Amino acid sequence: EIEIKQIKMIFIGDSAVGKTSIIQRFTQNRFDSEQKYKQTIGLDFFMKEVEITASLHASLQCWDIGGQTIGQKMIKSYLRGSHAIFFVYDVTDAKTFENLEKWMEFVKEVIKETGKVPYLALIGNKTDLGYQRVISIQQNQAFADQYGMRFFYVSARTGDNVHATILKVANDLCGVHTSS
Ligand code: G3D
Ligand code: MG
Repeated sequence: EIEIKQIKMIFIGDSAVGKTSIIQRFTQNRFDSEQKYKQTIGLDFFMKEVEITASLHASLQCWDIGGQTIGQKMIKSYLRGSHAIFFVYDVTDAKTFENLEKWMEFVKEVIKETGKVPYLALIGNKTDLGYQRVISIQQNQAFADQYGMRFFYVSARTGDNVHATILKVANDLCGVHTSS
């Protein structure tokens, strides 16, 4: 008998930081570089089942929100039921990092309302453009420490660390501790 745990994960952050690309890389192992950038409209979600242990699988629901196209009320209702919240920024764009404070305000309000603290993770995306990096590891670390978040660096383009990051979070949520 395999138990399947349902886990809801939501990816937030500014437009064009790579939320959709990370989710596509994780759920379909692809990166659409040819496809012209299209802003996600409203909300999409993608599912992927992963093996946590031989007898425990996790069905990961990855929710992808579209930047400005969705109202604050809606964002908060999606945040409310999430087990994990990924704060995504683009390591080459300082504004996307600074704006995480704004995203955090929504999350704080939701935590205050529900009294539940979801798993919070910080993701610096586009590490393949490392030579254009503008946010230092120290700044990244300070933000994560301030809010008790784990942090990860990924590249949706190359796929670097995308699976490992999401699996790490799923394992943590299932109480299964792996090294790293
Ligand atoms: P969003 O869902 O957060 O709005 P998208 O972001 O996933 O739509 O990505 C926005 C743009 O960033 C896209 O480029 C996409 O190809 C690019 N991108 C996403 N992840 C990476 C990455 O890891 N590395 C690099 N170099 N680019 C990435 P376009 O050119 O279509 O606007
Ligand atoms: Mg998108």
